[in-house]
Amino acid sequence: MKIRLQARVVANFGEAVAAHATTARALPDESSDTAQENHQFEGSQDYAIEPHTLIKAVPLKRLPLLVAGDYIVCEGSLAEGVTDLQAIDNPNQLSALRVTELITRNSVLTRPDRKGGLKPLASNLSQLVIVCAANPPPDRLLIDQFCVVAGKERISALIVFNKADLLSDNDPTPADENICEIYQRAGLNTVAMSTSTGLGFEKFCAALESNTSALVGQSGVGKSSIVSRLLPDQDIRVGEISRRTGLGAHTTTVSFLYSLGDSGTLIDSPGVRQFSVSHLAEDDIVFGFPEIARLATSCRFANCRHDREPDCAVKQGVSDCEISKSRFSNYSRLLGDVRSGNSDG
Ligand SMILES: Nc1nc2c(ncn2[C@@H]2O[C@H](COP(=O)(O)OP(=O)(O)OP(=O)(O)O)[C@@H](O)[C@H]2O)c(=O)[nH]1
Ligand SMILES: [Mg+2]
Ligand SMILES: [Zn+2]
Repeated sequence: MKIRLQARVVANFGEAVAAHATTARALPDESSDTAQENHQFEGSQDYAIEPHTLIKAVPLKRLPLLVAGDYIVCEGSLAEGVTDLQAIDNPNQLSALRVTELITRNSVLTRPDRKGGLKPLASNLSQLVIVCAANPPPDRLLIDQFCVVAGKERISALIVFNKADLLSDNDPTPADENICEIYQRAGLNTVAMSTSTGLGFEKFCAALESNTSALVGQSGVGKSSIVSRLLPDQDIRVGEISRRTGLGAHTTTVSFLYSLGDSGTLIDSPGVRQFSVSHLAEDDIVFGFPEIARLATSCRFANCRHDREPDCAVKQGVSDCEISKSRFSNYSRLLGDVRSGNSDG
């Protein structure tokens, strides 16, 4: 029997994608040409199948690169001997599945590739979880670039400061820059966490509920460790941080979607060393800086660039420490990058 499935991509493995199927319907058999035989399919309906049934399907060549979070339509057949659509609960009951359609994405997280294009990392997100850690030391430019991406895609941003167990009053690490305070003052949500001690997980889990969230950030900050702590039974590859460089090894190589049941959906993504938002428009940059956007309404000139203009409320805000110096300097730098079309962030 020919069938059509609706599914959500878990991961793209190159040749094929893994996906969670949600519904199945029977399709008319094109090889049978009698209208009567196909009549039964006219009112054919989508049947809900066992939630999170994992399927494997090969995308048609004409489709764009698929990524974790994509909603797709697949077509194929039921395997020999399988007749009941509603009983589908494992990939062996299906055969020759092809992805035939990509449902329009609500949002897409991309990163610039080496060829000057954009590569999708995850899609249909409602929240970007920007993870940094006590070690490797936080890259604040990277954090602010991700804030811009979230603002531009109109999805909420949550800053996670992980490995808080490494901080101590007696032995402050160089990374102890009070990231949470900086971003809270900027008007963003933050949580200090430790996957080792469980610190902050209650608040974190509450923030994940009813969201599709993507974990992004430098390599080695503990993104996959966070997933492991939430789903201890799953096999999630957690890499050992490289002792010599203090930087994480690139352990996660493709984005991967995990269902937390009623508690949300979480996408783990590969760590990045460098990012860029220079493909965005000038006006997009301020979306990542709500504290600057707020004060900018009080500048004397509506088109103030917060550079050398008189009566600039933003510059005043920086002097008054209402806006963090590092945030303002990153804002100016990212604007400069956009203006000059600089692509290496
Ligand atoms: N002390 C401490 N170590 C942690 C914590 N969370 C993760 N780690 C360690 O940090 C290292 C890197 O963790 P991963 O989860 O692989 O980091 P990642 O962000 O997924 O890295 P990529 O996949 O390369 O992007 C591992 O050795 C973890 O054991 C934490 O809360 N405290
Ligand atoms: Mg990882
Ligand atoms: Zn101004």
